[in-house]
Amino acid sequence: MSVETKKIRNVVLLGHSGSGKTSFAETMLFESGAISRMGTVGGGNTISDYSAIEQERGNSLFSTLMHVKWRDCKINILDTPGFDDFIGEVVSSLKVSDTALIILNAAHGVEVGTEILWEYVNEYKTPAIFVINQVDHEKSDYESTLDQAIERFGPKVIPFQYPLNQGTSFNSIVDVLHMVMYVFDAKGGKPAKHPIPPGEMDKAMKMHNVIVEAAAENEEGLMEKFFDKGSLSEEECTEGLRIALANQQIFPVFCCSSSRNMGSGRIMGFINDVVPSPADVPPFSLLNGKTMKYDSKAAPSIFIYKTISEPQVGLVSYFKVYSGTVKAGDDLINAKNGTHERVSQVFEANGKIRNSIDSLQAGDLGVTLKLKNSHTNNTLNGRGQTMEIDIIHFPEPRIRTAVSPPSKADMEKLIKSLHQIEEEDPTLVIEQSASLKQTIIHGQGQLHLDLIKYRIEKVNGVVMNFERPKIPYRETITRSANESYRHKKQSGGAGQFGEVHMRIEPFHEGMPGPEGLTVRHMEVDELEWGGKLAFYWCIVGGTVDAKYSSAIKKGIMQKMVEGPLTGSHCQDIRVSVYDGKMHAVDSNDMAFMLASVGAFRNAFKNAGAQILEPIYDVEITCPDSAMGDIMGDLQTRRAIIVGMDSDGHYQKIKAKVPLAEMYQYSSTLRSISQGRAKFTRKFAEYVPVPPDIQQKLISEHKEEEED
Ligand SMILES: Nc1nc2c(ncn2[C@@H]2O[C@H](COP(=O)(O)OP(=O)(O)O)[C@@H](O)[C@H]2O)c(=O)[nH]1
Ligand SMILES: [Mg+2]
Repeated sequence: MSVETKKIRNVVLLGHSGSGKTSFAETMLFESGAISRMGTVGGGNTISDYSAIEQERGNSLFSTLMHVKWRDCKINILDTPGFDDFIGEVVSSLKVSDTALIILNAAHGVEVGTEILWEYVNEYKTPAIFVINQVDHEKSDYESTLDQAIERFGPKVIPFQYPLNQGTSFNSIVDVLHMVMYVFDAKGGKPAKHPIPPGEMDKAMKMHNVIVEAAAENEEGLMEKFFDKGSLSEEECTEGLRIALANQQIFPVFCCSSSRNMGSGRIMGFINDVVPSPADVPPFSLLNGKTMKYDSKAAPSIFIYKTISEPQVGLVSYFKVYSGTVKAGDDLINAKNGTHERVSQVFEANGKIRNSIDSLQAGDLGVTLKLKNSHTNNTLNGRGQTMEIDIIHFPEPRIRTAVSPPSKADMEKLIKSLHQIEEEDPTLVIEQSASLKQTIIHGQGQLHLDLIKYRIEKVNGVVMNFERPKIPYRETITRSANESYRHKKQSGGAGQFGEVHMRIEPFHEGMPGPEGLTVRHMEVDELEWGGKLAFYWCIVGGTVDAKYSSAIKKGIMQKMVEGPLTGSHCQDIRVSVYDGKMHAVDSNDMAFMLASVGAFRNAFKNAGAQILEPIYDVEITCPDSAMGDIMGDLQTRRAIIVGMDSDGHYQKIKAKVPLAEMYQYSSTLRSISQGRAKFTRKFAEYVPVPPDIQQKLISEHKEEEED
């Protein structure tokens, strides 16, 4: 039986790696009776970390869909990996969740992974609840974790609970919303309810009032009642909290111990009572900029937020129902490519376990199999529906590496396997670079690329080696030069003859015409690798027939593709062909093309030839303590620091760094910061390389050529 929209809750578990998300999900499943034995991450038997590689590594690497029944509602749970390398899994889960549970580790406080996630929570405007986990840990410090959360995330972070006794003796939680104390026995589970001890009453009452005031604040009607009566009824308070939560006006804080199974029941109770259903959250966005509300009575529409391919099964598509009720057997149309898709079965999932269900209503999350031509970010519509849901924007890649199989014969198989993974993982970008003669993969971090290697080798049986990726340098010129070249060949029968005179100059928009030349004809081409080639035909008096102009341009283009210095692409050059010679019998296209290649190559070398290198804007977020080492390391990378911002406990460093110096940066940063720093990068511009590096690149290229 499908669950109605009002009774659905979609929560995503977010937090720094190791905070206890997967363990918390396991306690939710266990407490709700969805599973009869509680697994542990260490034991490799949790519902969420079900893949072999997750069990081997003892970490979540993929997002996992689970669900429980708790009182009146169905809670869909999306567990996510904490490593920044797998941020793609987080972003797609956030897209389809209506509330985030941000798990903090009471022994570590607010960690940098959580900071990064917070930015996404804000971007998606997802209602959020903090869960301070591991209060049973001997180093647990609930108060300072809470203080850090308030400092980092603002005064809307309001505690709803606190542990009476934290550390190894932890067994009691004071709940200041319900004004009751929960006391657990050694096995955890359902706690006994006790009155709040008199010594705690003042503190608890004060905290309670803060919550009630926050509940009243966002609704005029409630505010009036609050002023009239000095308080709110439980129902009014719940209503006020739901509105505040849905609009990011309050971020409640709970506490728990996942490994001892203490506290998840109360949090699920809160999810049931207060957390907004899809019907209560602000309308969702469509690709065309409009917004809509969930309506289970309308025609069906589903949005695919994740796809994986499973051995023996094939394509597995995870979706959210954005409109109507989707039933097993429904025929839907892919709004992007028009493919007719039959949703022959609809499933609910708990990790790898899938249960077939007849239908799912608007707001619910589910799974279907064997779609023909539908992928992540596609919307499938039923008859009468034409909407397209706004897509998930996956983050830009941050690192790159070249890959190759040990033998050339396996290349095709390797590429095929990579593309298979690319289909599941939109944060992986594959580039087969003809100019660099390398296959380069771009990903989120070393861990991400290591995982791809592992999958390719284990699943597809192809060995994949990492190699240092080449840098896509560019070549250009800095001053003008004139050159002529004669191509002449006399061998037996027909000869070859062509002579070309050209001037080459650095090209920039709006530059004046070539001095002293008459332009007959001009073409300005945008080059597919960026920059331009301007080709001017300035022949007067018919010394070279205009019919050879395209052969001459072709010769230039050949050298633009493979530049004279290092074989890199050239850009931003103007070539004016102003003279030459032809022969009545021996001239032909080939001869003029070769003459043009020669003239261009020689002119280039006299025109202040310059190699350009790609520069990236890099932004690093790190704690104060790691700042010195990170700055020191950046100095060894020819980085230019363009800004430094202090942001609470964290520093943000902005720098311009040459791509050539970014090799394996993600691993270096991880090791110098003990995993507490993160970075993003984005292509910025091409700039000239320093003279010593230019010399080095040219001689390296020569050596390669001679080999
Ligand atoms: N002491 C203690 N350990 C916990 C608790 N929750 C999780 N852990 C441990 O912390 C480690 C990381 O937990 P995991 O659930 O994988 O964290 P995740 O990376 O956020 O999914 C595991 O070894 C867990 O057993 C807790 O409440 N108390
Ligand atoms: Mg996990």
